[in-house]
Amino acid sequence: MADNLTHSLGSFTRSISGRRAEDSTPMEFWTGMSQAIVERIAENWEATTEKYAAGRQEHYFSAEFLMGRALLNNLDNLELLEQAKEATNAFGMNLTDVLEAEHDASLGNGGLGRLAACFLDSCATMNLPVRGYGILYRYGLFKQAFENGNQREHPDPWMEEGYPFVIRREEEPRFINFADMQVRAIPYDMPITGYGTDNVNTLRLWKSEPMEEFDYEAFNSQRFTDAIIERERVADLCRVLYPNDTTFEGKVLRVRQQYFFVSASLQDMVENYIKHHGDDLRDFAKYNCIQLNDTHPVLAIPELMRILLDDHGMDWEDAWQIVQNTFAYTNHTVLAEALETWEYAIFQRLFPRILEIVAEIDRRFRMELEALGFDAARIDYMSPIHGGRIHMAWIACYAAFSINGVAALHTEIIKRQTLKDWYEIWPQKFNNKTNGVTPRRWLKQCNPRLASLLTEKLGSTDWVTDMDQLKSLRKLAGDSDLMAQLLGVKADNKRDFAKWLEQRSGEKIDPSAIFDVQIKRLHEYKRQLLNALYILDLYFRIKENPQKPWPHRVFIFGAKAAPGYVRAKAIIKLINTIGELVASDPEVSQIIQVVFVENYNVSPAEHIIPAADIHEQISTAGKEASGTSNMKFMMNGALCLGTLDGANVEIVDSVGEENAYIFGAKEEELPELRRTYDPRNLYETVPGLKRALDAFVDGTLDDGGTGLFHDLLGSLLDSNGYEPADVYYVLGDFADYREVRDRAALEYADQIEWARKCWINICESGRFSADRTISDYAEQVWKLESQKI
Ligand code: GLG
Repeated sequence: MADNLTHSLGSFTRSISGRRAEDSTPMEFWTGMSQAIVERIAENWEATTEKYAAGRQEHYFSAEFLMGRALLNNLDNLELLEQAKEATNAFGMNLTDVLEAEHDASLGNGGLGRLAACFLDSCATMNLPVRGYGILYRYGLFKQAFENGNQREHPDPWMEEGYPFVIRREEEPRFINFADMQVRAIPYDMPITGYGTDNVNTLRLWKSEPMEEFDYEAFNSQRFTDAIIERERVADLCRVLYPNDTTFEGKVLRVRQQYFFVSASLQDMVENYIKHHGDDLRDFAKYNCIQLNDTHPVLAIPELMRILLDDHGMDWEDAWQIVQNTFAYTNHTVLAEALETWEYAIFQRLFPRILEIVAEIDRRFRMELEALGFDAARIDYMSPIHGGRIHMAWIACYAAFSINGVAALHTEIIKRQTLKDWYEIWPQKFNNKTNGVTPRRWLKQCNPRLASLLTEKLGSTDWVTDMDQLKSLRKLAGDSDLMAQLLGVKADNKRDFAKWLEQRSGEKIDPSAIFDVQIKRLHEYKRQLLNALYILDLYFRIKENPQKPWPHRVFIFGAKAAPGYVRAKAIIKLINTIGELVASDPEVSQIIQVVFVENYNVSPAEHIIPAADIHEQISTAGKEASGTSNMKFMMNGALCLGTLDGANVEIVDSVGEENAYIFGAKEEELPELRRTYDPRNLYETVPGLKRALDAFVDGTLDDGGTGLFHDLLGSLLDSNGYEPADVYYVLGDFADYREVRDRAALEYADQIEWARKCWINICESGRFSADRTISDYAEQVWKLESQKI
């Protein structure tokens, strides 16, 4: 077998580099190895597609799939890791270098897109007939570079050097009609292997192309630029992923992207149905179910209506019944700025027929509510079209048979507040599906040391697909030898991370210090600013009393800010500036360090998470729908320093409050606290707070004369007319945060006791495996059974 892979690696690599394999680059090896993998799975992939085609299938519609790297995941799933090592070694190459050559497929912003990727992994592993549908963005999420501590964005042409894990299906084009243009949608299929199974599922990503390769008529009549411009206009559609996480931007191109991919995907589904079940579409929902990942794909609702009405001559009632039995909708956030509402005029301009259908949905909805005796104002508020805009979430709530939140607290909040009007009418539609993460990528692959320890203790690798088994190990927390082993694993991981960081950025960190990590998108509600304020305050406390036995700590950040989000970018600059202040101080830098990992992404996360001691989950209570990095850290034996928000609540419920560090105002307390909230008073009275905040503007921290730090300070202390001071309660939670974070750092000294807590977190993490989430969706929402080939 090993010879086999060595042989195919050699020949694929040579065919790519045009040189002897020995003389090829790591990137060429990566391509060769990836092609060898695709070749291996080809038959099973086809067999899986055939097996699923005639039965009931679930379709996961998502504008984002944050896949990260593919090769290691595939090697591991196919149990080829050892052979791959031997094969690369045979050519004088090292597998790690080959794996590190791979570009991340960053077709997503953050949690929402990564969740979709974890779900695909679980579906394949569980042999579930689920197919992902999305967009093949030419440029993924921008690459982040720091210039003078400021974020700069650069394009991410992730597949320009070739990407063997997507296969172009030239022969299966779809045609998409906009009022002002017609485009061809070409599918690119990505194989999704599962762990310990032969099934290979599919992620289908659409690319837009012109109807005709090149307009020779325009070219011949000297209108060369016209011919080019039209081509580019079509290519624009899939050119770039919108870099906003949890904020909505009403750009025409964005709604075009959305319509483009849902229309192509639905055409696919309908054709497949007809092929297997004939052209009477009334049973469509018996064989098909669509999960809408947030509102981005909600245009699929009127588009399926259009296909059924116009292309298949169905009447409204029959078509609407099918629609209502097909769609399920997941809400991912309660932030008002995320709610997608499109200007009426945009729909009119791009797809008048879709607008007509939405208007009819609106008319019927209003009638239904009138019949229920609702008053006019309430009907208007809830209607798909009002105030000159189209409300995507409202369409979803009306049409979907299932509406779910992504953590228990989040689901309660959408029932009580965000979607309460719909909950009142259709309580039976609402359900919770707490998020999960795949233990393959986020434990087995990224933390092989911990994985083998767990395998050793359980006597088998069954936990990889049945994480609940880890629960049985919880009782071993009392075993001090085992805890010492766990500490050894962590120490090795920390050394690995320190090495990785030094190679990547030249920064040297002390692996024996506490690694305290906050990695996630930069957003005010996630409160990186609270974290930064603590560090600044700690800096002054150390200066005041350098002789005290301060615990040594490395504060690690990773975060991208949306390019247009000025305040988020200011926070990045602030953290980097605090980092410089600390680094340039000969005393303080011996005790603490601040590291901001540039261009944070899936693969850096795979290096950071196994090395973390403490993870920061410090959003204002009620604002983080779930969070998913919290689950990854837990699985890797780090302790949560967090608020009772999102899935933190359930994590604490599983491990017990004594095995986490919880602080801050609770969601239900905040309305009352806010009534009398006076951040200026806290600034004056909370010890140390004035000193830290003044440093923003007194010359201690230099924002390069931009006024950015002044604005940050203002956002905490003063109302600006349209928002109150300190919307996210940073100063309100500061004192409690400082106390709990100080305590965590002190308790770290008792290493065995610390390890026990980590161990309990690991053993209780089964509840947060995406396998658990997906079996709940499959059973309760999708009504889906596994189909092993
Ligand atoms: C959202 C939320 C996260 C959530 C994720 C996946 O902000 O809290 O964990 O989706 O459901 N936009 C997001 O990333």
